Amino acid sequence: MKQITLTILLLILIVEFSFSQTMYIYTKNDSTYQFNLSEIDSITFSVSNIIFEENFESYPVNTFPASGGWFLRYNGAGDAYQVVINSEHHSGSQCMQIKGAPNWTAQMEKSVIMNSNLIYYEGWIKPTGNDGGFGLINSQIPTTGNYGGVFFDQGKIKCQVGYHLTVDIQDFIPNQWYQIKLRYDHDNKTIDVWIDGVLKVQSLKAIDISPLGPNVFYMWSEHEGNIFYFDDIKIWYEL
Ligand SMILES: [Ca+2]
Repeated sequence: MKQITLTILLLILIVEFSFSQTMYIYTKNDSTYQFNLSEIDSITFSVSNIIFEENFESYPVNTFPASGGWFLRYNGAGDAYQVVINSEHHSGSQCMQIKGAPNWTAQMEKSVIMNSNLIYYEGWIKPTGNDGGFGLINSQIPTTGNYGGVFFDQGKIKCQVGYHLTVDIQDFIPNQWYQIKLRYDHDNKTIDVWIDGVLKVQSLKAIDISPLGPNVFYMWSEHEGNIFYFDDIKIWYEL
């Protein structure tokens, strides 16, 4: 009887030892990752997390994409212009169109929950002229709630972080798609900017920015009333 008990105990120990050698559990910020111990050597702890992605393919043409969580804060040249269209696109067959008006901005937003102090956001923009762009803001703080954006103005692609710091990056050609990517570092209050995959601005530090952090991603066209097209928006964070 003692031998049987000992054998069972040994079997349990072997099974437990095997399991502990096989599986590894890694938990960080409420996310759990599980993988084989044999894979450890090839794993790096660079975990990216998508906040949202948008390609504007799932909406009826000539409608505002409210069903995707987008909110039209200002309607610029009129509701009829702030719609998904299929006469332009970067991916698929559709994209978003925005058109401002003199003294009345067109601005659409989508909520962003900050799960990390390191947020990346990118998208494709096709400007037909000046005065539009996208970025991260806190919609409750009109001045110091600007957490980094890129816009097209006076023939230049520019970036801004905080209320008082704007930098010219490069000239732009109207009616051409540009891939814009930003990285906002909330610990250091800095942005990095890539245009068409090339790092153009590094560690640009805000001089006036609220510690609250962003709560929306926004896209806009302002007073010059030019049409801006947006497609393939992606927002993500790093742990
Ligand atoms: Ca698309």
